[in-house]
Amino acid sequence: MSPRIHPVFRKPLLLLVVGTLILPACQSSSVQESLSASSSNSSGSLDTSSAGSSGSSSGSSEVRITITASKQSYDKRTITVPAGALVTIQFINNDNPALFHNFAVYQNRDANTPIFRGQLVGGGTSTTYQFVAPSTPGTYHFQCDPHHGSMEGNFIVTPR
Ligand SMILES: [Cu+2]
Repeated sequence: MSPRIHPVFRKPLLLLVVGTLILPACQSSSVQESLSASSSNSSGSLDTSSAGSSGSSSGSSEVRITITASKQSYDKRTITVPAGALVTIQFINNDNPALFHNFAVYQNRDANTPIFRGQLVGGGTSTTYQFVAPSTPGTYHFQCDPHHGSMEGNFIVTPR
């Protein structure tokens, strides 16, 4: 009797194994969602209990950078941030209103694999970009998409 029961119980076990293999992939994407969600919440409410726990639980650092575009060039050629940091960029376009610039980060100079692509802003205006830096240290690439020949530089991610 017992040898017949065993194969039946193996199938649910296999499903369990497959399920646990898929789970980590789902969790990593939900971490990014919660990161962006918490940043939008912080401006609305000042909950003292959540503010204390968020600092210790995630341990991720925040970096604020101001970048100015003028005469079709950035005022920075190198930007350095810690791995996994929440990066907030105040982006100022000081060119004439007809010139649109943005700030985008890619895996490398090929610009085929985007990490963050900011919206274009016209001259005389500014905007705030926010994204999470890559978790893997290394030298990445930043550029203005319409003018990447003259507006580009190294986006360096350092180990935490
Ligand atoms: Cu540009």
